[in-house]
Amino acid sequence: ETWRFGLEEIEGSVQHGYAEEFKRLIEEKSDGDVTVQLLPYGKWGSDYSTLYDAIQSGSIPIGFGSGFLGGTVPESQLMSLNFVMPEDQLETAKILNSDAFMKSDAWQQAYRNRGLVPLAALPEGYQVWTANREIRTPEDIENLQIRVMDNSLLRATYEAYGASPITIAYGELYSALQQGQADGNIQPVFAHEEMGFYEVQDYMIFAKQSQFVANLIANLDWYEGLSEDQQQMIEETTDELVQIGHDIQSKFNEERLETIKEKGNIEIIELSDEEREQFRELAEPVRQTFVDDVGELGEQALNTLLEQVESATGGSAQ
Ligand code: 6CS
Repeated sequence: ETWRFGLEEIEGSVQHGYAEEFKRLIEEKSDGDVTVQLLPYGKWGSDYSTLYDAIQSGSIPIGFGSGFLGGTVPESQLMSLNFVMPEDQLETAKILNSDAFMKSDAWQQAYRNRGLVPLAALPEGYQVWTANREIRTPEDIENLQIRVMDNSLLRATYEAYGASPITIAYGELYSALQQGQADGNIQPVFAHEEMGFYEVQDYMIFAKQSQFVANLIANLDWYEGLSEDQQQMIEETTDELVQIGHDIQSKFNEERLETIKEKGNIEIIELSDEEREQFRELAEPVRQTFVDDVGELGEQALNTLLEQVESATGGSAQ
């Protein structure tokens, strides 16, 4: 049997690196009974709702859903909250993939209510800002037309910072930045590099405000129709992929930062703790906005996440 696996990103991306390892492990464990067919961004189309609809209908039973998934699973926007995850990225991957969070009733129910199952979470690296002006403080970001994924929580977050967030499709973003339809962008480093975004931006700002997290999701009926052995095989695979996924994203982000430094003409800025603090304060009330907007399951998932972060880090969140 063939499992079609849809990616939100192109070949060579972190999602693609993870999916290649998923494919290798599943094909090995199933002794050749299962073939995993990878469908990178562009192969299934380019409008994310096409991918999410295909996962919900079962025509592509497995795939990634990240920032644009908020329209389908509002609770998934939890992954977009700023200043919530542990600073340590491997710790973040472990917490999000722990049974305490991933298997919690709230997180499972949020997806199951929409015909989906969450299988794993993949932190893809810190979300790094780029802009055509220098940004160190909320004053600097004021009214900046910064592109965010289509997600009301991200819009609320960047409005709280004082910016003017706008949404543009991933595939149209390069030309939009080039033509000045947006003044700023937010991506993990590897994506700034592989999509060429850094070529058309002047400053790259590391604020460590959040990590990019993609959710690995499956069609509910398809998943329930698998044998117990197959479900077990997926579970073993996603467990192994916590460390492997972390290694892939660290490597890709480190290497591509070097490429950007070598080839690019972009100034790199790292915010000081004091500068970050100003953004952290502005982001804090957005937790309540999340709860008000998405309701009880979202609130439960947020509380579970905060408890896990607290017990793993002693409360020193990002
Ligand atoms: O910004 C976006 O729309 C896309 N960026 C990445 C790195 N992955 C998927 C996401 O939708």
